[in-house]
Amino acid sequence: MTKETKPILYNFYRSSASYRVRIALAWKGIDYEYRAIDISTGMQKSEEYVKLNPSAKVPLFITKEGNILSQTVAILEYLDNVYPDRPMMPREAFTAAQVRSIVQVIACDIHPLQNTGVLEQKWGSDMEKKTECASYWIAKGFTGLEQMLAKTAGTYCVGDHITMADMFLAPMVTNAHRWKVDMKPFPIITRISDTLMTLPEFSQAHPTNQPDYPEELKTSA
Ligand SMILES: N[C@@H](CCC(=O)N[C@@H](CS)C(=O)NCC(=O)O)C(=O)O
Repeated sequence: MTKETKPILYNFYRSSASYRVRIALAWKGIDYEYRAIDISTGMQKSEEYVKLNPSAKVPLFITKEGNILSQTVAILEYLDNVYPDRPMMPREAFTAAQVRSIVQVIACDIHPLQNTGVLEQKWGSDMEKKTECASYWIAKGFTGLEQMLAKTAGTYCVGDHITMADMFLAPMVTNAHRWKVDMKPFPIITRISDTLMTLPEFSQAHPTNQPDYPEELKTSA
């Protein structure tokens, strides 16, 4: 008999890929153990962590049965299959493909170009250069995404139901703010993201609400 425990999420408060999974877990109402991996100090490259995730990236999800899963798309699809209430993918084939298109624009075309490892390898600790580079690639990606959303969006990215696409969009917009992207050319992205942030599943999963969010960044009221 398999021993069942709480699922575990290895993640980092500021990681937008981690944020996607936190939203999905909240959306499904799944309780989990939060384990912080500080990628700003290189914890993701530690021998102990790389044994779990050879890609040396966060997030990493351990199912309640103890099985290890990396990659946010795979984790979210797994959660949607195993916890079918509040589905994150539309049933209709074309609408589902539209959701996947948006997910892939964010996960494959935009996110990797502004990733910690990429920026550090090119710019070291030069924050000005890192900001210039990350904001350039996010804005470039958002230019195409805005046009896609003009065709697919209702209240949310695809129609009027929350889908996986929204769980990828909100964290990407959080990163856009971090890297000081001018959001004026992206009214649809901004509108959807503002709406998403009014939902508890999205706001509670935000970096500022995580246990490893640094004390010194918390502003006094
Ligand atoms: N395709 C991966 C991306 C994971 C990823 O790039 N995570 C970033 C944080 S958002 C990371 O761990 N970066 C560490 C590094 O680049 O060294 C996924 O969807 O899980």
